[in-house]
Amino acid sequence: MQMPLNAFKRALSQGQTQIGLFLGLGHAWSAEVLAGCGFDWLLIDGEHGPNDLRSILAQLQALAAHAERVVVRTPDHDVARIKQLLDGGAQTLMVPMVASAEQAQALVRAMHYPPQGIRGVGTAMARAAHWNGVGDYFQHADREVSLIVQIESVEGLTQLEAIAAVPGVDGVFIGPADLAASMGYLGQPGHPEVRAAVEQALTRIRAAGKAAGVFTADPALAAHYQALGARFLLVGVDTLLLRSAATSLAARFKQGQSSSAAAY
Ligand code: 3PY
Ligand code: MG
Repeated sequence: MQMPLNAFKRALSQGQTQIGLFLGLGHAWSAEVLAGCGFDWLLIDGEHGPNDLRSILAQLQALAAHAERVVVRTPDHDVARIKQLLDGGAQTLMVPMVASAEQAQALVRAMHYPPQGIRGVGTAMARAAHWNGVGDYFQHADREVSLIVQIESVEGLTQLEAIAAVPGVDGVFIGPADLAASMGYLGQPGHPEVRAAVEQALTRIRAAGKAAGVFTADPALAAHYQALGARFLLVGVDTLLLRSAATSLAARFKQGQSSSAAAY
């Protein structure tokens, strides 16, 4: 069996723009509904979404049938959890709250086998190696993993160049919600000062030679960030899409009912 190639990592290294969607519903069924909808990549959210290792694995399995580019966001920097996610077949991890080069280096080590890293060896139980069915797994494993770090604090911004320079960091993703909170603007990711900080960060990531990423559910702002050099964007969240479609459908009929009632 052949080692699966990491198409998302290759797309980023070639500077291709990747438009993505957050999967926060935490279920393989909804993940599969969203496969084939036209997004370049999907992010299974293990940080805020109601996910555990098993629900993430189920989503990876469902999406594999559709050859989707999938990234998994970890809840934290835990080395053992990273090992289980990689063994489960996640190839690209997005890790929140990275504020120093040392943290980024520790994450790179967690994702690589010795001698570069400290990833434990357990391919007999690893979907990533098709349970020892990928004959040359160890020759390719380190090359096919990819790390996206999230910078989302004032402290992280001060360390941006040092973080971006860490070998093994393939992309830096700005989290406007947490950055806003860190800047004293909790709940205001669109605040002009936060926007300015995001804009500068995207430019700096690009200048550092790494792929820059960001989230915004505002399509005009997403286009603006894209024009500034953001190469991988999350432009929506499944929960929000469902809620807004349901709300507008209900409102259409409610309005219809009240106006027809008035007509009688
Ligand atoms: C944030 O905005 O803080 C995120 O992590 C997602 O974009
Ligand atoms: Mg965040």
